[in-house]
Amino acid sequence: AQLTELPSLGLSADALALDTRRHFTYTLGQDKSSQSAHYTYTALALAVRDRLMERWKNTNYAYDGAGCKRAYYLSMEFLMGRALGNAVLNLGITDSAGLALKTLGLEMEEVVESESDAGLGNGGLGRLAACFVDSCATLKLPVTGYGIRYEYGMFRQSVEDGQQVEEPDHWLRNGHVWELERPELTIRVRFGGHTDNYGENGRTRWVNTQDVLAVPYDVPIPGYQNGTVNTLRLWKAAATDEFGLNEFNAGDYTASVRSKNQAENITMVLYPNDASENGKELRLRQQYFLASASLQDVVRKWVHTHGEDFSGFAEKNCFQLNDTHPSIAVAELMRLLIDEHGLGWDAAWAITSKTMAYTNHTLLPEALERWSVRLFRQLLPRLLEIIFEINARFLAEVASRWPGDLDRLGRMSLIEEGYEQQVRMAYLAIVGSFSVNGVAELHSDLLKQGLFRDFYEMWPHKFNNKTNGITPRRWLASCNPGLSALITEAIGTGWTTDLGQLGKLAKYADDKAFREQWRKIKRANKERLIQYKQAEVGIVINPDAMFDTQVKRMHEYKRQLLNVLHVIHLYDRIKRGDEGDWTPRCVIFGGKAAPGYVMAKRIIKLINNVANVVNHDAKVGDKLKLAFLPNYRVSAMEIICPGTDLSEQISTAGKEASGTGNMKFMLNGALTIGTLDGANIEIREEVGAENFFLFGLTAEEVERTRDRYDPWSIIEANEDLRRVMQLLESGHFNQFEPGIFEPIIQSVRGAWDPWMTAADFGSYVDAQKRAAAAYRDPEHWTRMSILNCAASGKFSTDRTIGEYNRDIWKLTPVDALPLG
Ligand code: DL6
Repeated sequence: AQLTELPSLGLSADALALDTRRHFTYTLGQDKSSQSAHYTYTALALAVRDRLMERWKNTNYAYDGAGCKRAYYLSMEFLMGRALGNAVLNLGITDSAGLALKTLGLEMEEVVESESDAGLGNGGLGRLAACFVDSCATLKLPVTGYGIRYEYGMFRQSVEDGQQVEEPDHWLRNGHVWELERPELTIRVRFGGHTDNYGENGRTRWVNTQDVLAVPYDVPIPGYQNGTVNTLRLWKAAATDEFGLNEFNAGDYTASVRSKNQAENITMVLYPNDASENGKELRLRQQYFLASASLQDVVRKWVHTHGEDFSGFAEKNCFQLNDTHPSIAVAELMRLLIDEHGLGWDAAWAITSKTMAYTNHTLLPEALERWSVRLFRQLLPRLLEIIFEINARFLAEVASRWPGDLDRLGRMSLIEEGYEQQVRMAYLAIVGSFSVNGVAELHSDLLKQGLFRDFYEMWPHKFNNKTNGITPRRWLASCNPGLSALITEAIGTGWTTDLGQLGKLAKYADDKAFREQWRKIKRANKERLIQYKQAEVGIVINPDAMFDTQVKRMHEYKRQLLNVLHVIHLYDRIKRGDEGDWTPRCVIFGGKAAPGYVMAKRIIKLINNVANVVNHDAKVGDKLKLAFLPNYRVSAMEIICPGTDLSEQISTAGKEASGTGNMKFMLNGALTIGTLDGANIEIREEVGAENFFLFGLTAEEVERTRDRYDPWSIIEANEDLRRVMQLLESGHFNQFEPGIFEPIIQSVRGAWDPWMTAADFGSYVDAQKRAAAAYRDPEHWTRMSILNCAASGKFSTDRTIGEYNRDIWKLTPVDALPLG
């Protein structure tokens, strides 16, 4: 018999319980005396992983056997969260796993708490990647995710004295059962050195490099109950044996250890900046490490089956670049094809520009990477040569199309001139890709009109939109079992893989008994959220209050500040006795600020100081509560979104590329208060204006009125805002910390305020009044809540991925082989 021949594993509770015991005892070496929740979690996770393993193997056999086209999702971030609940759901064994634990005297809810979040991402972009891989597997598409196995993920946030404190997130400390190390597939990545021409026709080689090993760790990505298990391959950096050898031989042991550490540092930590790049050398190393290891991995596999014949490569492979971060892949594929596999420039360029596709995720110029030419030359000299050559050929094309237009040449060049030359990485991605997409309709339009206008003029056919989504498995089926059961009872199970079917719920909005059940479930979810809040911040909350939530990264453009100003306004109303027709409200914030982002951190401090005043004021009582939930992360959102009534999506129009939290809330029956920004526009289109609380300037109005923006006059003319500013300026919220909110006050009053907070305050307050009034009529509110969920079908990543595949990747779904 073959070593790999095994009967397939049972999915019953008994079979799972037996394997859990076996792993507990034999794999983990535990006995009766050990009652640690961590070991029970690990034992069950291993039993579940065994079931994934056999499907994983059969998926790979099927893909290899079909010789199918494949796509690769290159991303510096995969914000996966926890895996156990998702794995049992997608295997269809949630019930039997729960029962298995019961026979062992345990509860699933407790056991899952032992798993650390895999926080390998900052926010929306990383979580989108995680939802994407779930949908690819569910759609049976041969897509591999490539990322970095950071030793430390997104920092843990605690709040001390109202201020954010960052702590390292050593998420691997207790082991990580959801990965398989594959040392046999290790790859060498080069850095440093210099280039050298050799041979008769002047070929180039990159020599004297300091190499680093990339060791793959594979994570299984199960599709939803379809036998498919795809792969997320995460690279870890390791020193080569010769790393530091010179120092070692010279007797300098400390220096040799230092250089070994330097190699391994590449994958040590995730950069915690979501919307700005700080030009750090280590970050460029990370980006090249990811791109090079992943491309070499694909090319190696190609050569293994096709030898050195690359003529069919572009028909069989597609690389999706998740934002500008991995765009060095364009130059790296050229290098591999030319230097390592002997292709000529034109043949290599034809392949590269037919296999690369680029997704942009932001309109904020500060988030678009530029790397100094000096740094590039030092770290990646061969890549810089290739980029210069791409640029020269590209600019020749521009010049022949627009002769004499020197301004245009300067604007479009991949190299920005100035005090220090910079490589414009986004432009490299556009020039090297056959597809460029934004992540919501407005965002894709604004890219064409603004940031990438010249490129759109040159290659309109490259530009397209792919509105984001979320996976309904994690964001409804798994995180909201109560609502999922009610929905399934009403319309059947089809919605889990065909979210458009939620449309069938619309008719239930008029069914009183159904509304009653809907409300009961929301209430239970609010109770669960209250428990969580009490554990985190220790305040007592009335479940009848409207739960009004803004959770996302802390950033000025997302305008958490506008929300706090509204809380201060509500507080002021209570204090001055204006409490007629009051809707009790609990305002919830959560989100991390980049450690160096002083203003965002100050806004966290303001939220906490206002909370301190509001929550301890007897006159305010139950009418208003404010909570900042520390350490917002994927597993927290799984509790927060089912328990939320009102979702705050209040960015300055034209600044939020899409947003995906807005979709999670909508799917779980929250109503949105929002601006016409990002995907809010499409959410409102789907659900209807009457079921959405709209306010604020449009993107076009923001741009048009910016030059004559005069917040002083706006504040003077709006009594509510004037009083709010007076309260802030009086030091009411910082009695023993004089002046700390001065920068915030200045930013609201400053005509330069790019986020135009004061401009939208009045219409925001009006929209909040409409929301509060609507909430006072529970039947009406529940109706709108049902309609929001019913209209959320468009926002499944199954739809998004279907569109990526239809328009960009063009893959054929492949069935995994049946279990033997
Ligand atoms: O596309 C996913 C996600 C969008 O939903 C957010 O609107 C957008 O801000 C985020 N982009 C990033 C990249 N940098 N910035 N800012 O995280 O992508």
